[in-house]
Amino acid sequence: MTETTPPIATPEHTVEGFVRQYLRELTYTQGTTLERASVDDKYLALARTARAYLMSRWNRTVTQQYRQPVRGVAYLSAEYLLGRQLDNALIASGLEDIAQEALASLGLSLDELRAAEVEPGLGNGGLGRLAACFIDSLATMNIPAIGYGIRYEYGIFRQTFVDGRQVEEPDSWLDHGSPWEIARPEQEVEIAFGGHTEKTTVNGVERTTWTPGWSVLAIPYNYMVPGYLNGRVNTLRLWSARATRAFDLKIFNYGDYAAAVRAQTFAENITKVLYPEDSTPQGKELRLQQQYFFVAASLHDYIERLLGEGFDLRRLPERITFQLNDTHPVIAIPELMRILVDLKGLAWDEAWEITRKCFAYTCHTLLPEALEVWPVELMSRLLPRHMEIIYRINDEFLAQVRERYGDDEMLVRRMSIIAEHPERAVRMAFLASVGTSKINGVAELHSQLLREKVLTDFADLWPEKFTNVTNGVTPRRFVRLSNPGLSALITEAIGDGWATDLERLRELEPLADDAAFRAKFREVKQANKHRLVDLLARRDGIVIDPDTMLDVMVKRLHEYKRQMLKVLHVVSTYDKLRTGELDPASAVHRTVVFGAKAAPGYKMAKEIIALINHVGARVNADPVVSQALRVAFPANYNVTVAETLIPAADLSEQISLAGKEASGTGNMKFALNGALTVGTDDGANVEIRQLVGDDHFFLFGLTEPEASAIQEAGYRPSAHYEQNPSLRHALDLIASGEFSGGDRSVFEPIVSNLLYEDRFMVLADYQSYMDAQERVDAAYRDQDAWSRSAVLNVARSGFFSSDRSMRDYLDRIWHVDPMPIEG
Ligand code: 26W
Repeated sequence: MTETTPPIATPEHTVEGFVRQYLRELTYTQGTTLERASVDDKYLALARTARAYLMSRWNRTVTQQYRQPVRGVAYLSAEYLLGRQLDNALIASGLEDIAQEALASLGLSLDELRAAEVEPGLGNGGLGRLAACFIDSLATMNIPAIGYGIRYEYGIFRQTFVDGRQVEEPDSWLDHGSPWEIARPEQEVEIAFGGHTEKTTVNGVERTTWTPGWSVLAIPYNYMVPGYLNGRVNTLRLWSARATRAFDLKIFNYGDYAAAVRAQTFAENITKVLYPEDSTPQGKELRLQQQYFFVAASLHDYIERLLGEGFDLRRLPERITFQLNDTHPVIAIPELMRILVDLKGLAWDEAWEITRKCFAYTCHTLLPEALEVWPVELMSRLLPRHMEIIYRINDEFLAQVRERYGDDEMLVRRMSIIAEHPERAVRMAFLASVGTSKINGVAELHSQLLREKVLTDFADLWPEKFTNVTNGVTPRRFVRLSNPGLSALITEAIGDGWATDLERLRELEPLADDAAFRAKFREVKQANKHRLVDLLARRDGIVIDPDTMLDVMVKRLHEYKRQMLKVLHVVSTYDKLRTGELDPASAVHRTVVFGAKAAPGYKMAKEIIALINHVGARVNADPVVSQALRVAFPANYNVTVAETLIPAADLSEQISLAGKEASGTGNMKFALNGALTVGTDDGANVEIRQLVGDDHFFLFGLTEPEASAIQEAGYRPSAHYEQNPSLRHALDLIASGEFSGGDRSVFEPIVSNLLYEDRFMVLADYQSYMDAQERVDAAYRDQDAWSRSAVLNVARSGFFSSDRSMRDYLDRIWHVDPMPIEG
């Protein structure tokens, strides 16, 4: 590619320059005038203006990487929970003040326009948001990296409440198009499915050809991933499915229009909607189609477009590591084997060597039910060649196992990628363990449990493969962007280097002992609380009192995360306040804020959401109780809500059963925004507590070894009900119909599940949790001491930057050097 075209000048980095570019976008792109423009026009013009300032950096990044091909990272994730793009683009270019002033000079308000942006909800929760934080850090650290994923037409559902019950609505986020994407239809890739394979021998070498049954086109859409004030803009490439032209013509001409259209929609269904499960795979065929679709398009794109035909694929491992974000993209392993052996003609062993070196796998869960398995029947039908390749990989692997451990058939059956029971199925986590060079968990405890409990046999066979990289969050979005008050306070105290070197927050430690600084810190927190009050009033019609402790639990609804423990705390406090055991006047006044979506098929989770809303309604309606306790449950918790909610929080609820939450990342965001944590020794809570110190963390509950020992010995939840009066009162109150208009049947399933099953030991940890909450109340009474602890939480949480996570991946797995962008 000869760079003949003179570089297009980036718009001037001045208020005048910004106004000029804005009016140009309004006129030439939106085709309207300031007088006639709709809010959408004004927002889209603003988005395109911010984009224009990033465009030349994007082109320079792509051009430089094309000219000087270097080793890089390709992140394969079925989910990216990106959040709104406008503010991130403005801060990445240092344009927020200029934009604010420029818009004001045109009589426009940035606040009003930013609210017009629809958040791309292309993810469920932790895994998807982590991917978004990681690509932000890779760009900010000048790492040559590309993110690959799926451009779902419908993202995570919009949650509304009807009589307190979750109702899902489709998330048609593309209705008004997205100014942040650029389609590249000319770089489409045809993706094949179904059909059959044939063995042929070509000059003595057995070759396999795959004759697909049908195919679809993968259309790439590029999204900018701007580095923070560093001239680099990396690319996130999301694939969208479209019918191949041939598809409709034949049928169409045959006059069967309905069939032609049906074929059209059938193809496009592949990227129609994100699967809203975040723990229990439904094993739906369309889900496997989605996974293969984006993986095959991405590998083809990287090998054929970015490397190009001249590249010697034997050197592929020198050039790239494909990081597999959980098991969802693991079909990439047999797909690369198919490309290398069937299409490029490499020998099996050589291809296997290359493949294993090119891939690394991150596991994000500990729940056995969350580990994906695909029935052999389905895999053989949808991807016949890949099933053959998986069989051969497994045969050669099991031969290795037998060689190493002798004929221990039990072990062989236990380690086989193919499970025999309950049906013959491909265990994707096992395929990932065999077909990658590195396997990591996402927190110290998680990686330890992966080795000891989930992938034990593989850790025994290949200890060198297993490592840990504790999660992190981007300080750009979750401090700099969402907490401008705290950012200014920090920058005033230690300069602005912290945004790209978060460990510098340590320099705040001495200021924890500075009363004036603590006072300013409290002012910032109070101002953030008022911002939240406005948001909840405007968005949800929810009224909260900023002069109460904001006790926040926001995460997906799942029994292992134990929202029920928080509900029991609310109910028993309600009970004590209404019976007078607790005097509302002297009690610490709390507002408990929930945010949580439940997977639509997860019945118990939806029941718990209904219970939270009904308990909340009763608490808020009680004239005595509501003086000291209120519950708020804004619907449709997402990244945008988190950006206002987290900076306002005083208390962060991280109360999962020890050994169940792989890491958690919300916990990190709360600590970095000066909230204190009440939590178990689970996931990254352990590392947060180690860094912030026991005096500044409210620890409670069984440890993982204690919990599993009780489970092994036989756990009888009802024993806690019998022995603990306050627990019994709380459960009896729920069972009595107190929160369901006297109808005992409504919440009976929840209560009986806790009494007779309680898989996640809510009752076992109840008293310890209540005691911890007593300690929280006592601590909160001394506001100055509380803010000292809060400042120390901020100062000691720099480790939880996703930049540090990237440094760990680079040191332990990727071994890629930064490449600053010239000019
Ligand atoms: C196929 C269904 C499915 C979909 C998503 C199963 C599992 C998932 C994800 C792995 C669930 C997830 O988001 N896990 C969360 O990942 C975060 C990032 O590493 C961790 O911080 C959370 O602890 C973990 O629950």
